[in-house]
Amino acid sequence: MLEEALTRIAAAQDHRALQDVRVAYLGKKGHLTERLKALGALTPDERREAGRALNELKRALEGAFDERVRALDEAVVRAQLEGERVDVTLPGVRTSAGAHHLLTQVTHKLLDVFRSLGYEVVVGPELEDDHHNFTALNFPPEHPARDTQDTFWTTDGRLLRTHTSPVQVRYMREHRPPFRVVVPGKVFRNEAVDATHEAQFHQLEALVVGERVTMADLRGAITAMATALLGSGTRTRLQPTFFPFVEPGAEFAVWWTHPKTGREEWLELGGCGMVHPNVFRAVGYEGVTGFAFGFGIERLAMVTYGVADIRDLYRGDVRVLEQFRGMA
Ligand code: FA5
Repeated sequence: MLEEALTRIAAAQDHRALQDVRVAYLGKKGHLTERLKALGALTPDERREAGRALNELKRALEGAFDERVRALDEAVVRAQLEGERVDVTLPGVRTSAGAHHLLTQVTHKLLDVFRSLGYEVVVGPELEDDHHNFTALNFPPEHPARDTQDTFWTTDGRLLRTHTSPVQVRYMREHRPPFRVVVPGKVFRNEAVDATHEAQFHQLEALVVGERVTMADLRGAITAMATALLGSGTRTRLQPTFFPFVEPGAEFAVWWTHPKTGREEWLELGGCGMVHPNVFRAVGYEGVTGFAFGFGIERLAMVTYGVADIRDLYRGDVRVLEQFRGMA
């Protein structure tokens, strides 16, 4: 009986099958139980002998059942582990990671350069008033200089700032010199859009005020910036020009090779000059000098990364933008 029972126990593939075998041998009407019951019919001597043998058999069977239960449990766990195993050698599913827009990268790089030169970064509002955008910057009412910056007016008589220079006024009213600040920000002009003009673009403004700030400091700051951004040997040029809020005033340009035409030419980046006494007067400063410059971040990005058309920066075409991933 033992042989046969052990074979059946070993053959049971799950707990249910094993339980059936258990009932068949150890249940109320099981083979072994029947035999134990039959002991009563034997003589005392025979009973002792047979009883011992049957008890041994019972222990052996119970041991075999316990072992089979353990083996089945183990098999269940193993099957589960097998099923849940991760094949780390399978190729993964690549999710496409975003990246900073070229203009954001260039702005971050610019701010890093200026921070390393000791400038503080400040910002101001995009919705401005005539006073900060023009009047306090020495644009007299009706002065033709206002026409150089075609303005988006709001119905309540305010305007979208046409440059970052109004932040000069706001900052000086709140702080005392000496200081060095840069102002990155979005500006707006009501103009015909073409390859080098957008109606919305970005500028970076710098303002340095102290007791003996000179035009040489201005030149030095522009050269330091151009060198940090475009490499040593980058050619820059200052040409006299007029802005109401500086005197003398100049525009500065870099020498570049147009990526499409291959022509080498000067690309005007921005304006600069010594802060006009009327501006200092408007903010209540006396006995100080200062310089300011401001330029288009798009123009700089175009020069640095060979973007021929400013509109490419705003189309949102990822095939274009992806080319500038991690560039600046
Ligand atoms: C100004 O906006 C002055 N606030 C700059 C300044 C600051 C002068 C401090 C002196 C002292 P302007 O209008 O030239 O100047 O514009 C400056 C630069 O912004 C331009 O040289 C150009 O790089 C950029 N820019 C102007 N218009 C556009 C446009 N429509 N699209 C893209 N960039 C533009």
